[in-house]
This record gives sequence, structure tokens and C-alpha cells, in this order.
Amino acid sequence: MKAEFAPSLMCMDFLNIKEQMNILNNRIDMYHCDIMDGHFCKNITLSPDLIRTFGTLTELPMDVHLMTTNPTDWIELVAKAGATYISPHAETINTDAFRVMNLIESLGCKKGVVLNPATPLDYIRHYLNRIDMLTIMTVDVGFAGQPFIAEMLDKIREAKELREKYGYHYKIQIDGSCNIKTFKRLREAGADVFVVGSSGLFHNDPDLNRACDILFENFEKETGEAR
Ligand code: S6P
Ligand code: MG
Repeated sequence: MKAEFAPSLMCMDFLNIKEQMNILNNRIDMYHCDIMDGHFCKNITLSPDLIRTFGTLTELPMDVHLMTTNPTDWIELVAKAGATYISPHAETINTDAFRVMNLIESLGCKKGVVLNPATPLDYIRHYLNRIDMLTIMTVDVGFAGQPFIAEMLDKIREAKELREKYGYHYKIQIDGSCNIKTFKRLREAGADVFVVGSSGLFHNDPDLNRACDILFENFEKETGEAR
């Protein structure tokens, strides 16, 4: 699978949303939108209304990463706001994972699920066949700019092996510290989609086009794969 890049919109310059998205639209594959409720993790970031606004600025897919204690309070709202993928945390849906997946599908969205670093892949073993996107957190949730958790490389390898063994179709997305220091290890382990935030994209250069150039140069240098 060709590598894909999903800028984490909570890391963009909010004084220049339109200008930034107009640039990114021509450079990247999809958007990553973090919704936090202040309970599941100790921060507040984007919202359904902001996602609706982003949708007026792009035709690209938007993945909504729900870091919320009660994802069913948000799923319909973000679907109506224009989410392409809806990705709740496995830790929040273990009592009704199948109902939640059915709900996401019934709203016409693609089904994602996200694993915290401490949560094993086994936890979602019985619905891996149903999902379109598996996001493996490589930092604890809540903030940008955190250190990479290298123990997650085994989880990524395992996700890739299971996909091959059973013919599952999910993309493997990595969220947290995807940058020049980690691209090679992540790609070799099995990453398909890289969420790029402060360390992989937005802090590369004040000029966002140049920041994208640097992202792709770094990726090619580390993996040998040209954009
Ligand atoms: C973290 C959030 C992520 C971050 C992204 C930041 O809770 O889910 O999507 O925005 O990881 O990237 P970086 O390069 O600052 O780690
Ligand atoms: Mg995220």
C-alpha cells in the first residue's frame, strides 16, 4: 500500500485555517481531526462545528478521532458534520463495539477504531474484520509534541500480520510522533497512513508548502519511497 499522510488539524495555525487547508488540499491525502471531551483525556481540541467548517474547504476525506468517554454522544454529530471515517477509542466501546460499528456504517461513514498505547490488539480481535481503519497510538492521547513509544512497533507488526493472515482490509494508521526519527521504523513495521502533526509537518517550516516538501523529503530519505 502506498504511504498516505494525514495532517493533524489540531496542530495547524488557527489564525490561518483557510490558507493552510488550501495548501494542504494539493499536497496530502486526508485530514485527521481530533475531538477531545476533557474527560477521556485532559484537553479540548476540535469540535463537530469546526469539522463542518473544514468540510467547506476540502473534498479530501476527514478521519475523526474521538477521544471522548461516550463516543455515541458524538458519532451522529460528526457524521452530519462531514466525517468520512469515524474512529472511536476501543477503550470506550468494549460494551457495545458491534452496535457502535453498525451505527457508524448506518450513517454512511467508514469504520475506524483507535488503540491507546497500553491497549493490546487482542482487545479488538473479534471485530478487526469489520473495520476500515485501525489507528495505533504511538503516544498517550491528549497532546501534540510527545515522545514516541517504541514498544508500539510490535503492535503494528502484529496488525499487519493479522491482516495478511485473515485477509482483513483495514488501513494501519499511526498517530503520534510520526517524523524523520520514526518514519523508517514505522513503515517497516507496517504503517500505511501517517498522522503528521507538529513534529512531522507543522514545525518543519513557517511556509506550509515548504513544510510539506520537507515532510516528503524526510520520508523519502528514511524509507526510499518518493511521494
Ligand atoms: C494526540 C492526538 C494526535 C496529535 C498528533 C500530533 O492525542 O490524537 O492526533 O495531534 O499526534 O503530532 P505530533 O507530531 O505532535 O506528535
Ligand atoms: Mg489523533
